[in-house]
Amino acid sequence: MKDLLTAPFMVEMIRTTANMYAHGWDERNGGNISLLLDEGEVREYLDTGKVIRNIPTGFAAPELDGRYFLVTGTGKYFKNVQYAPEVNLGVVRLTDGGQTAALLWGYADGGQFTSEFPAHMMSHVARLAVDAQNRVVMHCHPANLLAMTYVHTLDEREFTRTLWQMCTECIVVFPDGVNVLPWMLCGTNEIGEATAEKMKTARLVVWSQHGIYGAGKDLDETFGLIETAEKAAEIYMKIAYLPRINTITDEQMHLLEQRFGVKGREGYLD
Ligand code: 2HA
Ligand code: ZN
Repeated sequence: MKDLLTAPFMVEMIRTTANMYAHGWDERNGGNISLLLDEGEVREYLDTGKVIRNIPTGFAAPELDGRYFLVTGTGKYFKNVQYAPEVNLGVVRLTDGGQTAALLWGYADGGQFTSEFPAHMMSHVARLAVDAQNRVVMHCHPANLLAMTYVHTLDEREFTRTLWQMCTECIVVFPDGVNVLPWMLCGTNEIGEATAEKMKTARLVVWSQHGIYGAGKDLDETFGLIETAEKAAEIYMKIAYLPRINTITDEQMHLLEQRFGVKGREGYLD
């Protein structure tokens, strides 16, 4: 059996949490990540028959029965993951139609997965239905996207168009746009279900006055998705109170669509 701490997915998870902390997106215990693992890759590092303990999830997700995830722990600080991965992360297998998480490694201080586990697992189900390559769900609290939800309409078309207009690459990176939830109580199955519903049509879902969810095929891509949206929000927060003299027009957006072979969300461009 190989050392789990040398697994590429583990190394990448540790680097990603450290990088997200360095970006200021994950103060204190803010943020959480879940990464879907292949059974084959888990078996190189762990005896999958050896369950440390079973943890009830409080929801059902039959689509994910038998699937393995590397997940950040509840109450844990992203800044600390690199120093104590076995305390701050866990590897679980969902069983019982998703109602139980069998812990195979981690949460070594008796902890468990993130309080946002319902939103993560339900979002995996929603994204996998659209894209079989999806592996990552990532949540964090980037300041400018959060700030934007205080001063910009939460209308999804308007919110998306504003972000697209802030940097030329935005429509190329997230042509599917950004979906937006109003303020809701976090850590509940309700916000999990609402997030998953929004994940059916976009890989980015803003939680107003809280943060953002991103989904993608790997950690790098998902990080880059949030990074690009946050950059656009940063530009917006710099210029929102100034008279706007120039912008990226819808005509120019159509040129970007052609040049990069993407299609902006239906009905979002004139
Ligand atoms: O894990 O970010 O939304 C802390 C949070 C809850
Ligand atoms: Zn949060």
